[in-house]
Amino acid sequence: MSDAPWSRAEFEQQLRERGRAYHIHHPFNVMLNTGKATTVQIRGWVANRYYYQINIPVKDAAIMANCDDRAVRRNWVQRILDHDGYGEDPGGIDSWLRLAEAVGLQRAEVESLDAVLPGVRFAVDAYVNFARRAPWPEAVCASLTELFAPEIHKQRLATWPEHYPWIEPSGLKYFQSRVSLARRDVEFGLAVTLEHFRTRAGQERALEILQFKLDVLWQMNDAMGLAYGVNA
Ligand code: AHQ
Repeated sequence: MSDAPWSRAEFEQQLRERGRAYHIHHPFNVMLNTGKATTVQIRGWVANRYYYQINIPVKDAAIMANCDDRAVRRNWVQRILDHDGYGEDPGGIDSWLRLAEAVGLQRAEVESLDAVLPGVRFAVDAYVNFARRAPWPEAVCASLTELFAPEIHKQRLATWPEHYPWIEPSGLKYFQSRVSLARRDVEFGLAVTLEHFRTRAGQERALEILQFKLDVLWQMNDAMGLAYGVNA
């Protein structure tokens, strides 16, 4: 195998090709977005994904704590505000709780984390602990699964209203917000990754990190599929 580094364009292509392992292709997600999910499966997904959502700003704060680059921190801090809220904006975690109410769950029930499955908790905790321990450029690289996120949010917006008319439409606001926020976030995260991983070994490491995060998302769906079933 050549040890010459890939060009930036080739490196970006290598990262984007990992999209074939993105959880949009997981049977549990395909079930959700093709209208085959029951109320129990949708409520289980919302209650479990809440644990992922509340840990995103914790993960991003870990990156901030490890990051000695002021320009990167100035950009990255926005992600914490997007989820926790800022001023008048209640933030993405509040939007997720509105999604919970829209699918017929109680906020307090979701906030209790009682429904969070061991496999979901361990996958999310693995992501947060990775961000705490890894060099900050590696944790930035792990966020690049969002290269593939706009499509999954758009897919929900395009299919849920038709398949699940019982879900209060205002609950889908979070997905709408992420279409543009994910694009903005991933543009910066990709630039940092292309800049920091310059040797072939570093670029291969970046692909390994992206695969780890793809596995985090895939494992969450595995756990939910086992617990709630997957209707073909
Ligand atoms: O709502 C999501 C979100 O805020 C983020 C932040 C980002 C990260 O820092 O790892 N990843 C991410 C994701 C969100 N939603 C997921 C979904 O399927 O709704 C996708 C997920 C991702 O692609 O990593």
